[in-house]
Amino acid sequence: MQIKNFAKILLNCSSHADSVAISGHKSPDYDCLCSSIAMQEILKQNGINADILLEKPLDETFDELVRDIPYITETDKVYEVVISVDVPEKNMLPAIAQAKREGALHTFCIDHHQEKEKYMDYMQVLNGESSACEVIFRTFEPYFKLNKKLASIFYLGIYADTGGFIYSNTHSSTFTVLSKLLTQDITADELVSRAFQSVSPNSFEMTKRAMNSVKFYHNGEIAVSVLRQNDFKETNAPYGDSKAIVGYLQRIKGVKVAISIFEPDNKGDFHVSLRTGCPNVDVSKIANKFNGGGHVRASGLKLVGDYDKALNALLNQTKSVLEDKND
Ligand SMILES: [Mn+2]
Repeated sequence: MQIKNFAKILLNCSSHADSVAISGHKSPDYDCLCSSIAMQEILKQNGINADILLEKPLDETFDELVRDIPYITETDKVYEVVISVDVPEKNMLPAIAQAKREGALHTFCIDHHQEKEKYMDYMQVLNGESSACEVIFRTFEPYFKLNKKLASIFYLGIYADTGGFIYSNTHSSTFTVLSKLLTQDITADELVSRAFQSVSPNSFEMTKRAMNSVKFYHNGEIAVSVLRQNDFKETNAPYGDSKAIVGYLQRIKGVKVAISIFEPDNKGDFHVSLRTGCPNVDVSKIANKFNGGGHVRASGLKLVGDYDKALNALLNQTKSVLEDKND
C-alpha cells in the first residue's frame, strides 16, 4: 500500500538515528542496486549518512557505476533504521540485512512487487510500478535535487526492470520520470551499451551452451534451457550473465512460457527464471507453487534435489497453468 508522508517519516526517523542501513534483495539486480544507491544519495542530500548492505561483493558483470560503491558485507554495527528497497518479503533480504532488521528501531520497505507480508514497520509498496527506482523517485521527489549521477542511476534501474521500456510495467508515468532524468544530460546510450549490451567471450560461450540445451515441451509452448554447475565452471562465465538467456527463449514464436534453469554451485539447488509474453498466462502462479515470487510476466523460484524430479515437477505445474487448471 501507499503511505501518505512516507518520505517525511523516513527522513525524520533517519535524521534522528545514529546509523542507517539500506539493503536490496539477495542476488542483486540493477534495480535493487540502483535503488539502494539512489536512496543513499537522497539521504546524503538530506544530511544523513547511510550504509548499503550487501551479501557479498559484486562480480564484474555489473557496470562500474553500481559496482564501485563502498558496500558493507560484514559489520558489528547496530543500525537504528533499516530500509529495504526492491524486496517483497523478509526471506529475500540477505542474511546481514535480516540480522540488522531485528535490532532496528524503525524499519522501512520501498518496493514495486506484489506485497506478500508486512515485514517492515512502514511499507511503501506501489505494486505494478516499473521499478523500485521509479517508486523512490516519485516518493522522494520533493526531497532531493536531481543531478547527473542520480539521473544515471535511476535510468539504469528503470531500464533494467522494464527490459528497455518494453515490458508491460512500463506506464506513461514511467516516461514522465524518464523525461525528467533526461534533463540532466545523461549519456543514456553509453550507459545502456555498457551495462546491458556488451558480452564477454566467456559469457558468449555460456550462452551457446544454454542454447544447445534448449528443449521444447507441450507442443512447443514451453521452452527450457539449463546450465549446470560444470557449464559455469568450464566457461568461467559469471552467473549473473546467464540472466539474459530466458529473454531469448521468450522470443521464440509459439513459446508461451520460457524457463531457464541454473545450477550456480554445488549446493544442490536450481534457480529458475520464468517469463511469458502471453497476456493470459501468469507465471507468478507457477513460482508461487514453489515458494518463489515475482510478477505476472516474470517470476523466479528455487528447486532443490534431483534435477529430473525437479524439472518434472516444474513442467507439470507449468502445464497446469497453461491449461488453466490452477484457479
Ligand atoms: Mn525491481
